[in-house]
Formats: sequence, structure tokens, C-alpha cells
Amino acid sequence: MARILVTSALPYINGVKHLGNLAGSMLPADVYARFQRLRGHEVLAICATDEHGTPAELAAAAAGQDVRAYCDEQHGIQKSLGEAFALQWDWFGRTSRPQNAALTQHFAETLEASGLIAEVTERQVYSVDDARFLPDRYVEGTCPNCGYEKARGDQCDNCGKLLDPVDLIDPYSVISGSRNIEVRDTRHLQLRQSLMAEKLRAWVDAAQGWPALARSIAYKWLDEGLRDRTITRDLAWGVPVTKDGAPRPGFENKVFYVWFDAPIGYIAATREWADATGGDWERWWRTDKGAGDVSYVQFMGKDNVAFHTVSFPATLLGSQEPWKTVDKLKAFNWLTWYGGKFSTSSKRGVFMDQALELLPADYWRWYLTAYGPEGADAQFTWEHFQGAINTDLANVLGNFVNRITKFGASRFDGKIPDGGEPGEHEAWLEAELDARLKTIAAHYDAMEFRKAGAETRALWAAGNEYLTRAEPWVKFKTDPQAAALGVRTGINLAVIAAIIAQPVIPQAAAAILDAIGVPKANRTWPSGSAKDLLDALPRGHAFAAPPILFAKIEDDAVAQWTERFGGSVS
Ligand code: B3M
Ligand code: ZN
Repeated sequence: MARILVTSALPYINGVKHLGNLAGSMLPADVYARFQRLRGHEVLAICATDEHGTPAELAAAAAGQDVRAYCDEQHGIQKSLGEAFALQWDWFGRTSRPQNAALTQHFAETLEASGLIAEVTERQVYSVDDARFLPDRYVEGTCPNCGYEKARGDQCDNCGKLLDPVDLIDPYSVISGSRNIEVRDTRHLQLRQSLMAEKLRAWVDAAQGWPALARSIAYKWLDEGLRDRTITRDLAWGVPVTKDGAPRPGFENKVFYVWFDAPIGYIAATREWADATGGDWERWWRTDKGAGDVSYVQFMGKDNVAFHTVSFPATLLGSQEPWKTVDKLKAFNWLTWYGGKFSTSSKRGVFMDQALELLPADYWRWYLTAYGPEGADAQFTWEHFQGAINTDLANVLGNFVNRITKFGASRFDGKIPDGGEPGEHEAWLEAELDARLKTIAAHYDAMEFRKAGAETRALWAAGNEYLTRAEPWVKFKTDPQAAALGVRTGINLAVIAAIIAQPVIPQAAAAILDAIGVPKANRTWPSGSAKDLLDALPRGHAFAAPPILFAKIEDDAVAQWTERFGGSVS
């Protein structure tokens, strides 16, 4: 049995997340964790809200709320929406909790003791009218790289370039709109990444389980020459900057940069879990305390890769302490809304709360996993979503399960019948099953979710194919033994179809397994021969047909939703 630590990139606190946030880290992390639990591995799945930095402060200000009250409210909303989407975290924490402040301050002081922190004077954008410095997203202006006029201080949304606020052309304050902007000196702490370049490159070289995209981004940063990075900001909301455990002189009005404390939030949320459950967090994060045999798997969007393959490891490795670093990493492209961005303000796209008003979580989980933005951007369209749901879930899985359970319940008193000897149709099915079960598991292990989805659908389709071949409802009149065999085999196959569906559509899978009366302990990932799996339920075992599993999405619903959420690249 393996020990697997799974983390998803931490969603920013500001507002309900859209389907892209779900598809690009949280959902695949949950699917992977569920799969590994079904295989009997010890899994710890961790996530949290990323609550510091300018996104939180600006959103709280826009909501007219104190930032802590805003974060309290938004964390609750995101936590309950995650539960409604059946995201099964062992803990969904908060980077604003004391555990993260303590750890962030520990790392900063340890890094300083290793000579990797320098106190420097920086030139920063200062707004005279707001009487404050304007870090990151507090200042916008024209991008020096592409001319985009609403580039943010930290990154240009148009060309993606990472920016320094002082580079912006014609900057203005996001708070007041004022252009009465100066560049002034201010003291900051810098992480001396330049001193870590060699150690980090060696670590990236040695990394085995990374996809090409993640590796190429890490090398790009390393090849560009690692710059020393400012890890403090002139903000009030965040982790206070300390020295020897006390407020650092000259830094009383500064906090750590959100991207310094956020990844530490993975460890801190694990400490929250331990504090709440009595678990042992060091078993997962300290290689001197048992984490040496942990496989650590991270899920994120591609714009977060550099922070996870360079900056965060620089913190961990630079501390000279035995911290667990990532082993495997899955980076996603973007889910677009008809090729464009999701946007609340311009009513483009569906957000997590709205999605659940329209359809149960399983519909979205299936579509966003089996058609997710893995190797390339994936675009959501209502038409494609409708087709995928109606085909994969209603016609293939739903139809197969309903036909065989309804027929078996009506003609065989809802009991697994005896009789009939496996023949050519069962031999065909056994070969199908043996091959597909192995392939599905291999795709999940490799974090290839689209491929795992396609193979899962193919196994469900084999169920319909088997029923066509075995045709128990025809044989029932002429050869009751063959009909009994067909029903027995078909019901056992419905169990397998549901068991392998659990990582992606847990609610529908549970409905099928509950109706067929499969004990919870028997719902682990199928092992053993297909022959045994197709004859696993004891003769006479009582079963029933589950309620209708999936309602087809009708055209008029698509028309309504297109009207409400947008449905063309405008
Ligand atoms: N909050 C998500 C984003 O960039 C960011 C991830 C933090 S993971 C430590 O949208
Ligand atoms: Zn730009």
C-alpha cells in the first residue's frame, strides 16, 4: 500500500470559482485521490482558500467589507460548494489561519539564517492621493511588452508576461484611479533565488514524474537566470514579517507576498487537519519523520507551474530542513467559454453555484474530467456538453444499467439467478474487461484523465454490446438458462461499471451500487480475473433497478442556458 499526498492549487478567496477553476486543478485532484483510495492506498487530499494578497483586499473593498469578514464568508461559501461538488478533501483550510502564519515566518527566518534572505531598498509605485504604496494588482497601466492598457502590476493578462509595477507605462491606482503616481524607495526582503539556481536545477534534473509542460516551464525560468525575488509587500492583510519571533523593525506595515505564503499553505492546511483530527502532519511533510515514502502529487493550472517548480522548492530546499518536495505534478491548460474567458461581469460562463442550480454535480464532474483541458485548452460549449452528457451518461451508462437491472428485477424476482454456462459472449466480455480495467487504471496512475474517461465509456459501451449479443430478453422464452446467464453476467458487469465510475461520478455510482446491494467494503477497485468479477454476486443475491440515473439535456434547456450564461464568442 502506498502513501499519496495530493494537493490542488489553492483557489483565491475572491468569489465563487467558475468551471475552469474546477477543471484545472480541484476536480482532477479529487478524481485522482478517489481512484488511489479505491486501490487501497493511504491518501491525504489537501486544499485551502488562498486568502492573502491584493485579490482579497480589492474584492473585500469592492464588497464594502472588512477583509477578514469577507474572507470568513467567502471561505464558507467555497467550502460548501466544494462539498456540493463532492470534492473529498481531508481538509479544506485557509491560508489566513495561524498555522500558515507560523510556518511562513518559520521559513523566512530559517532562510535568513541560511543567508538566503536579503533586506533591500526597492523602488516601488506610490500613490500620493491614496497615501500608500501600490503593489501588484493595486496598480494598472499600459503593458511595456504588448501595449495592453489594463495590464496588472504583477502580470499582463493580455500577453501573460510577468511584470514589475514600476515597469507599467502611464500607471494609475486601482483604488482611486489617480494617476498622481510616484516611484519611491521602500525596504523589502528578497529571497536570494540566484544563490539557489544550481541546487534547484539539480533538483529539477532529478525529478522523474513531471509532464513535459511542467519541466519546460521550470527550465525556462532556470535558463532565464533565477532572479532574487521580493517576498514582502506594502500591504496590511497577510502574514506579518517577523525577526526572531517579533515584528521586524521597519516592516511593521508590511506582509509577506501572497505567493510566498500560499504554497506553504499546503503544509499549514495539513497542520490544520492534524490539529483538528489528531493526525500526524509530519508523517506527510517531513522526510525525517516518515514522509520519505510519500508520493506527493500536485495539481494546478499552467500559470502556477513556475511557483511550484522553482519558488516553492527554493523555500523548502533553501531552509536546509528535510521537507517533502513534489514528486509528480499535473499542469492543466485552460477551459475556455466558447474560446473566451469566463467572466462574472460580462455574464460569460457558469460558476460553481450556478452549475448546481442547473444540474447535479456528476454531470459537470464527468464532462470536466473526460473532456478537460489537459494537453491543450478545451472550450466549453453547451452543444458539446449536451452531446457528451446525453451520449456518455444517459445513453451508454444509464441505458445499460437500467435495461439489465429492470429486466432482471422483473423476470428473475430481483435475485441473481443460477444456471447457464459462460460461452462465446462471456469470453468476449472477459477479454474486453481484462484489457479495459488495466488500461483505465494505467491512465489514472499517469493522470491522463481524458484517456481514463474514454476507456471508462468504452467499458460501459461493452455492457450494451454484451446485452445485444446475449439478448437475455429474447433467450428468456427459448432458453431460460442462457437468459439467467445473461442477467447474472450483466448485473455483475453493472457493478463493475459503477465501481470504476466512482472517482468521477460518485453520486450516480453510489446509486447503482446501492440498488444492486453491493456492500461498501466491496466497492474497491476491481482486482482479480474478469471471469471472477463477472460472477462475484452470490446466487440469490437481491438487487433492484436504480432510479433514473441521468436525465437527457433537452434543446430548450440549452437555449435557456445560452441566453442566461452566454453561448458564443462575443
Ligand atoms: N491562488 C490560484 C491562481 O493563481 C492561486 C494558486 C495558489 S497555490 C499555492 O489562480
Ligand atoms: Zn502585455
